[in-house]
Amino acid sequence: MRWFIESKAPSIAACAALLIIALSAPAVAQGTAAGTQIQNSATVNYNNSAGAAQPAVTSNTVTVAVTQVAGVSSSPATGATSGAPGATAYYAYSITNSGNGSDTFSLSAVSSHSPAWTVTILKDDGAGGGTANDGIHQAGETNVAASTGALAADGVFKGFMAVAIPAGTANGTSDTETLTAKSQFNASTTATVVGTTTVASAVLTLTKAADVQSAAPGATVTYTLTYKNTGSADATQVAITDSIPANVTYVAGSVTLNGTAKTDAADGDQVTASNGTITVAVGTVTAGTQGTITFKVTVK
Ligand SMILES: [Ca+2]
Repeated sequence: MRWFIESKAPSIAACAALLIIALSAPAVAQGTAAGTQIQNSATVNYNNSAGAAQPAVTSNTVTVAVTQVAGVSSSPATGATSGAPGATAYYAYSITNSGNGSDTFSLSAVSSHSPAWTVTILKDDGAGGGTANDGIHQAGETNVAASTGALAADGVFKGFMAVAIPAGTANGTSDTETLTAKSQFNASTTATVVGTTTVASAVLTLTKAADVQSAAPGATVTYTLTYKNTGSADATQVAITDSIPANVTYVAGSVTLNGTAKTDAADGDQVTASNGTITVAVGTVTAGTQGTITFKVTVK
């Protein structure tokens, strides 16, 4: 007797089954969708002792179910920004279910600073008149997210990591915030979003210039003070003082602030000149702006 066994993988029937699988189970990031049934069978052909071919015999069908595998990814995985003390920095991110089945991912965030900065996880849900899932934080989007909610395979959640920079924090202070998305199906499957936040507070510069390099007795010299906020936050209650040098006499009523003449009296026009000292209460200097003060003296 001569007989042989032939694997029917793929037979026409198996091809049809695979086609059905392909049509009914869309491709996901991590292989075949969970729950997909993979079926297979084999066929034996043989001849009897007289050499006549016998009907083929097909085996039973074996079914293998595709199990769920967890997967998650974040984008962008890292980010960096700066902010003024008291401000809030926002990191937009997305969490994608890269597993092959539906899953929910818990969201938590920590700050590296001691004491810790407050980090809140918000939804990009368009609340309060905003636009959902646009990656931009609108003021009304204040809903806190403890998880992504159920995400189908390849499903995406969009949100923000909001970092409250404590008021009074010194310029240049940095903090690293780490958001972790953890699979509820498999707790060892996680993705992170790491933000690096640096404090950028007001930085004022003050420069002084004279309109002449040399002057004879009796000549007039005009001084110009230029103040500038090169930081990224407003400077407030800015006050500038200038003591009149020896050997010169202040020219009464000669102070200007940003081109506007001011009086010497303490009358609320920001400028006071008395006892050889000029005081200018500039007030707020907005980030990135500058101003000028001028006054005149005569050489004794
Ligand atoms: Ca939005």
